[in-house]
Amino acid sequence: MFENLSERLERSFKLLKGQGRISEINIAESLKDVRKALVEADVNYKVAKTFIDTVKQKAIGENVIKAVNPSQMIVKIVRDELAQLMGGTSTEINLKPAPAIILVAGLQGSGKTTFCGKLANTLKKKGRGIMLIAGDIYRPAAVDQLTILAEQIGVQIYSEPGATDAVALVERGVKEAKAKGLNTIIVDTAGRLAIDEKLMMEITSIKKSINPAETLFVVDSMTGQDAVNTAKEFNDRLDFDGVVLTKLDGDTRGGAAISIRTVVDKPLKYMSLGEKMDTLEVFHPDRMADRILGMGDIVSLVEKAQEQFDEEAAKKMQAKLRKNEFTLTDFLAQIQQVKKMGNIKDLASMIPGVGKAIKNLDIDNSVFNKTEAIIYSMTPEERQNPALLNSSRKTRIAKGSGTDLAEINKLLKQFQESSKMMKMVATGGLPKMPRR
Ligand SMILES: Nc1nc2c(ncn2[C@@H]2O[C@H](COP(=O)(O)OP(=O)(O)OP(=O)(O)O)[C@@H](O)[C@H]2O)c(=O)[nH]1
Ligand SMILES: [Mg+2]
Repeated sequence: MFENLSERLERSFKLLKGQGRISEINIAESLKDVRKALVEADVNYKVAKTFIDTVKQKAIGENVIKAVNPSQMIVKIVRDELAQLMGGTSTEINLKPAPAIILVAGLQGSGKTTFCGKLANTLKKKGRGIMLIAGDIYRPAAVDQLTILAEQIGVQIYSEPGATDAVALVERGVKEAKAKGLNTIIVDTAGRLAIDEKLMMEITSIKKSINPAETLFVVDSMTGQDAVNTAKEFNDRLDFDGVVLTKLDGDTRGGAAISIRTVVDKPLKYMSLGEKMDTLEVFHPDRMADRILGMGDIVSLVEKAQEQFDEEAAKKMQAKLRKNEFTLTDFLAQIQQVKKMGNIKDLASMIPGVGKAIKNLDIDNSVFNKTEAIIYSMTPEERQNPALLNSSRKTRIAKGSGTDLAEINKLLKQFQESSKMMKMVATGGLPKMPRR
């Protein structure tokens, strides 16, 4: 899937390798390449342009860039933006209220009937009772095709050979499914063009008469830009709930997958990756972005970036301490760093010998909340120079933070002690901890 695009993107990122720092000039070059790669993969040019602008802005504005190597940073930003472009998070289909009716529509040969079978198969495995309705009354072999699939996966099917009114047929099918107590009804329909007025009237009438929980638009990803255009046309008429991308197992260029969400503003819900019944997957924008970039290891990349960033922050802090510039603002920043690292009880338990000692203690990160509230209630000058805090200022801060004088004094004492201690560490005044 998307081999060309992946390769092209990888090549654009290579340009950045070895560059010490992201600058407007060196990313401009590489992003121009990324944009070319996207357009060649048949991504809508407007989508590609907006995408590149966003990535550029993020890359330049990113304050962690000094800590990571630029190509890693750009890969991460591109990956996150790609996922965002495809919807960010995955969207489940709606199966309520029961019985859930799912109406499937799209162009001829896009993979509707195959998808109906696959969806039935997936939902049957989840324990749902399924009725497939053969709503394609125009192609003689259509009923046979769905009948074979229904037998193969072991679900019921409603069909009327020789029927002439698809709307009435579907209504009867729904009635029958309800009578049988089935909770999931999947309606296959004939392929149609958005310009075919008669057939578009038919599908909108079907939708109106059965009021489906989900109307899904099935689109062949191999058709690239056309896929996006037809999706738009169908959506204007049918107002569908989600998109199913088919034939992603082929050598599709990927443009449809990337642009459809932005252009149509409806979530991609499933992707179909073959002719067999077990090749349907829920569409996950983030996993798709990983696949497109051909990088499975993004998570560790992010962690690494984070680690390096923290290292730099720590170095800065050390320098401040040496110069005796440690303020309440820094104290606050430190608390926030610790909070970011996770639950302090979990963290502390990793220190040998400590775990057992604190096992029964009730500590959680909310112990920091008061401290934070107090510091937030101070003016910037007060945070810089706690000596300013006379009793009237303290009273004001106590009011602002919902605490009292005793708590403020306690915090100031803690701050004094910790800055004294940290200064000693920073200037090498304390013996190094023995290595284990
Ligand atoms: N490789 C691949 N082939 C698929 C996929 N989905 C469907 N096909 C094939 O595409 C062809 C058309 O699929 P159908 O499910 O019949 O498409 P349809 O939209 O129902 O077609 P009409 O009813 O004629 O409009 C068949 O040969 C399918 O086997 C897929 O995800 N991957
Ligand atoms: Mg069909």
